[in-house]
Amino acid sequence: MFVDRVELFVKGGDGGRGAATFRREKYIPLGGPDGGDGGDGGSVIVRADPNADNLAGLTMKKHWRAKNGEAGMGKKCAGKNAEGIVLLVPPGTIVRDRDRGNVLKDLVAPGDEVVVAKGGRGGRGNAHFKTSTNRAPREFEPGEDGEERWVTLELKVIADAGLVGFPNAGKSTLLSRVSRATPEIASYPFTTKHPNLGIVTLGGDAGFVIADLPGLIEGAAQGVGLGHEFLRHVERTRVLIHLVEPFPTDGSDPVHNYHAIRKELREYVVPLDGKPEVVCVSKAELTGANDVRDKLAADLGREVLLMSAVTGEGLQLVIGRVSEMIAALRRAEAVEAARKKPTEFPTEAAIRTDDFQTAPPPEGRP
Ligand SMILES: Nc1nc2c(ncn2[C@@H]2O[C@H](COP(=O)(O)OP(=O)(O)OP(=O)(O)O)[C@@H](O)[C@H]2O)c(=O)[nH]1
Ligand SMILES: [Mg+2]
Repeated sequence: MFVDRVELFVKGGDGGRGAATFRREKYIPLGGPDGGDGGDGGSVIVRADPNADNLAGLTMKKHWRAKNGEAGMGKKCAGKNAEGIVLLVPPGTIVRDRDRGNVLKDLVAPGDEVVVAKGGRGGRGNAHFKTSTNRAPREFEPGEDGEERWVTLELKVIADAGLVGFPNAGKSTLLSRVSRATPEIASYPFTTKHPNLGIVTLGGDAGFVIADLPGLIEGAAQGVGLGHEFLRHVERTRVLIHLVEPFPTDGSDPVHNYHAIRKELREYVVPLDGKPEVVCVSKAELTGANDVRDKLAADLGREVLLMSAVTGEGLQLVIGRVSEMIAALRRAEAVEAARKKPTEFPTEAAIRTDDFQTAPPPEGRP
């Protein structure tokens, strides 16, 4: 099961209450206040983990409550801080406050995390309230309440290149040829229902991540079919590989189909047609595919590649073009990043992550 959106209730544990006790010892009849502090409640944290590939692991349980801190005790003994909860999600998950709608954090890189519900601080015991005029205070603080809220987690895959095109164009077949991914492939449209990621390894460290996306159809930008769901995943790809089926089974014109997809990309909530694009006609070994390529190239006035995922013809060139574009974009991004010089802020310094209990990773790897 592939799940890319979940809604969860999260609550940090309450802080433990401080104690109001007095020292009681033989021969010390009037011992002073010795109430210890309460422990802090546990926090709920969402963390990006490279081993999680979708949000399916978070569908079984909607409410996540971290434990409360222990109450303080006599003899100035502090209550224990409670363990937190860490929810593991795939990189590319956007965490939002459901009711306010604001983004709490976009968990882009593995290890990125956000505290979604902070545990309450433990209350102080009466040992803190002793003054020169009140040597036997009975005051203590209750622990603070833990934060609580509803959050939505939404996964938008992050890939260097995204495969777009009509259903049945051969997108999944291409992915399976250039990476170790094993997407479902079939001779009918809409075989792919969710994005599949694959890693293309080239010499050295020049690899990139490619996403096979569900086929697009006319009207997708307005929500026809599962349009919005599909286009959402195109949002965070850097480069598009637009695969054009040379012989659509419905007899439609490949050139028209190319423009139809471009229109959907353009009309999506965030226009997606500005991304660099490699245009490629698929199924090259079929007679006449070459003519379709020439016709499309003439219509667009730009390079159109021709490739067969079955024979492997033209595959190298497609991968080469895509990787050149990605390399150029990465260089430009590096220059931009150096120019901006990031300002460093301390991260959630007070959060101890060493003794957190960990939620099970999402199930259902393909
Ligand atoms: N002859 C030929 N057939 C191909 C080639 N690539 C893919 N096919 C066939 O085209 C059909 C569709 O392939 P898929 O890879 O499932 O197409 P898709 O674009 O992922 O389709 P959706 O997931 O439905 O959008 C399958 O029957 C493939 O075997 C090719 O290079 N040559
Ligand atoms: Mg497919």
